[in-house]
Amino acid sequence: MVTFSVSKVPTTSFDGQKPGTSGLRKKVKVFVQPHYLHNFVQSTFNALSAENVRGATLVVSGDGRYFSKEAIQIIIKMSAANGVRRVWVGQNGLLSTPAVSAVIRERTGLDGSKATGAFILTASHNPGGPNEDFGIKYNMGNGGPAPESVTDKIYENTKTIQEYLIAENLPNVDIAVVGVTCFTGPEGQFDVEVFDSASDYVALMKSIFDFQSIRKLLTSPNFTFCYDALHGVAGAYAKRIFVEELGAQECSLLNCTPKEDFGGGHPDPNLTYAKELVARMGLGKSNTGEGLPEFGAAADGDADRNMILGKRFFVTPSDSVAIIAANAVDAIPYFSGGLKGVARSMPTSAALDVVAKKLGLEFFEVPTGWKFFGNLMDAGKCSVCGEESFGTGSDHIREKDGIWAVLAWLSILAYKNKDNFSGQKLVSVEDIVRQHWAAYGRHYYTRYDYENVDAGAAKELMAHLVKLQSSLSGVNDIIKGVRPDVSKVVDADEFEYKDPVDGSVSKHQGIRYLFEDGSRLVFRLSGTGSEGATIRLYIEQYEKDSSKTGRDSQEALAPLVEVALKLSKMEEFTGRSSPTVIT
Ligand code: G16
Repeated sequence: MVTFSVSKVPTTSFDGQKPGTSGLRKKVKVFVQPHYLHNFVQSTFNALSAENVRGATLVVSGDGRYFSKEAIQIIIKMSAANGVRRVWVGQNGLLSTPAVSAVIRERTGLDGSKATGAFILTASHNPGGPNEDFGIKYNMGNGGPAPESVTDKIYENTKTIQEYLIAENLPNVDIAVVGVTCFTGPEGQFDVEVFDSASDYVALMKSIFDFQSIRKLLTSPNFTFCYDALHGVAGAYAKRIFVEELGAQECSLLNCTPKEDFGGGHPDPNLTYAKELVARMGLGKSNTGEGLPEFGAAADGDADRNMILGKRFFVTPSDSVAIIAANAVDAIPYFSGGLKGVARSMPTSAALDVVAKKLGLEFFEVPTGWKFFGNLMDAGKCSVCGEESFGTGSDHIREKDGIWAVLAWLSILAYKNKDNFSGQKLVSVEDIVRQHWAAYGRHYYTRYDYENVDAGAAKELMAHLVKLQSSLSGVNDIIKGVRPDVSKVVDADEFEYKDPVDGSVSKHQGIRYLFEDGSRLVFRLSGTGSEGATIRLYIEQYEKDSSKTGRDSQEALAPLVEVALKLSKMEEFTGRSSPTVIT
């Protein structure tokens, strides 16, 4: 057994190591600076309680983006030096974010050990490569992202750090080969176990969904399917689940080879960046839909996000979670005993609220950030939750789950078509969404993103919007001047959340303008960018009248968009006459 020793390396702090909405995300050129990653990892170890470090089992893996392999070796050496007992690594360093959560919760090591936490190496939907982004976040023993109480401590530690511990002479571990490598150090044995990235996750999915009925759908001659991993880590799971387990044809998979730079693309599953899938599904084309796939879906870099498409049809993430909640008990065996409750993030449309009300379910509105759902789930208050930012999931783990969402939709399709697999016309994604609108009303919804705006200008715009809230009559005068046909603002605030489980309070979670007819405008600064600022503008309008739920959403929302741009003085502050991305 190779023996290692521990070095204490002096260091000085770096500015700006504050974890954002989901971990620390920066350009690779920032992360590769000497000591930069080390400082953050040591600050994390120092923020955890002793039993979560000394003698503990940690998972270290990620979406495989550029710099991951080097980062994994560094974290292994620092774990050894800090007294961690064993590190688990997905083969080739690959584990999707939901799979990490599943591994923490479900996996038992060869020696009977269980994981206490994880370093996840991902910048999610941000591009990868030497000039792009890298990221790191810590997940806790429940499988979910560290709460603010822990990330605040990590940040405080990064400001005062003076040294870190590392086993410099520990040889690099071959993470391409499954197996256990054992070392000895000053405090005893240290093991690194490399394991198959997909098995635990696949087993969990099989325990939740009825794979046989999904298989019937996927192999039906009338059903065609297309899944785009955008060269992210989802590719490592897609072949195993959709092709090997569920019988989809291999040609259904698009961009399913994980790449360090995501093939030069932007691994964000939306209508702008998932271009190939969007074209394949015929969106924006005026053809009849002949020969197009029935169902399409895409994932982001770390496979926690999803986009659901039908033939020439886009399902908004806000509708998606509402539809999954409305059908879960009938279509998904895991929920057959009923839902405990449902939750959405504040900027997500109120489509889920209407379902909760109709089904008599407990409902929660939390700030943006998956970590806020974790407490509700741990307390048994929430079964299904989702966010407008293409995140959907359930209490099977403590992260959002892109492939789970696709399996949920396939389950709903299989359920709706159960007596009709060989019929001429299957119930389609579009049919399901339109039936839902007919039953619950429709929330027209769109999001405008202004990416990489000057950070100072973005702050000024937000300050202006807060100031404006002090006079609602002033706000309504502006609205009357631009669009007298738009209803009036009856309330305006900055969203604040008191966690019903631990009582913690999160302030400044987005600026809201609430209209008399139920419409909403929400403004937020993204917490996941790595440079400049991204302003997000969320626009929503509820239509109950089923004869009016079939309009084009951009057309339906045009008056509210005009009002939002005027109120915020968007062009004046940012110099941008149009957003970078519209979803
Ligand atoms: C993260 C969080 C999500 C959040 C999203 C968008 O997702 O886990 O809960 O909705 O960021 O955040 P923002 O609007 O601040 O950019 P991911 O997929 O980036 O980990």
